[in-house]
Amino acid sequence: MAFDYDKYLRTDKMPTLWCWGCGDGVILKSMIRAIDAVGWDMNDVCVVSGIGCSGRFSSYVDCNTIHTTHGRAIAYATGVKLANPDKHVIVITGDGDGLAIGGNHTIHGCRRNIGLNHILINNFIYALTNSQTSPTTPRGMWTVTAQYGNIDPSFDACKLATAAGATFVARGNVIEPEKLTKLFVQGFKHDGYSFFDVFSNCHINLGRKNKMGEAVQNLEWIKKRTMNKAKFDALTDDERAQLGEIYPLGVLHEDTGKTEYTKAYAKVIAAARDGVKIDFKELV
Ligand SMILES: Cc1ncc(C[n+]2csc(CCOP(=O)(O)OP(=O)(O)O)c2C)c(N)n1
Repeated sequence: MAFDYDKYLRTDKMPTLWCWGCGDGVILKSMIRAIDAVGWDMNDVCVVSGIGCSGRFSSYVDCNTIHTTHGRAIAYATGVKLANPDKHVIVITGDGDGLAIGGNHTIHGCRRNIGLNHILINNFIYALTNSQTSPTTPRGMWTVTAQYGNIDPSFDACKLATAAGATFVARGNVIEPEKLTKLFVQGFKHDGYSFFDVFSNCHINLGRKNKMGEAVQNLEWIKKRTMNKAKFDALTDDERAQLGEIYPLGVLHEDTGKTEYTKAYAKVIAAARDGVKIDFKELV
């Protein structure tokens, strides 16, 4: 039987406002299939999004949703999770939203290891506002703010999340939605900050001026820049240098031994309400 997406969608909001062939739809469906696979009741799920094409997620899923301000989705989601530690919070940001204006919130969400599921839709550009450089725009690409080509080095969001303290860090792409769904399932089950860097296509606002004006060309470019983690790990430094910028796919970091933040916060509540002294040795 075909999967019943309508059960999870606000069908009155369909069709989406996304451009034809946009990767956001693939990620939306993968996320829904993962929610279904882990068996979450939509009444217990809150989807928080920022501003951008990616921000539309909260309009389309039929659960508790908050469409917040640009760069502040993690801050709002932190509040939701602290007040509702038993609920499942999914945060959707773009690469601009989650790494530029909201980069600080991403870092501190990771540092606290709060139980959020952060899906960062990485299309390498500010899409909604028509092609400004983002922190992941590759060097040399044309953007409206880098008309001679982007000189900024781009950065690896998974390395950032891992270094900042996230305890589940994975990278997927929209070319392999089944694998992406599996990553979401694994991360959704993880107790702590789950960070997903999802490479997606924006053939309209990144592609058209960078020789990949069709979705398929943009996807082929993503394919060339990514490699399964096992294969990537087996490469020598020389081989990596020859391949240029290449990003491993899969679960890149997982640590189940660290305290999830709302569990630590519960101790603060017990201290305030009942005078129970916090045993800091219990916090790892
Ligand atoms: C405080 C603030 N600054 C700037 C904007 C304008 N703005 C809206 S979306 C956006 C960037 C979107 O890019 P990204 O976060 O990568 O998401 P995408 O559209 O690619 O999904 C910007 C700069 C805004 N809405 N609010």
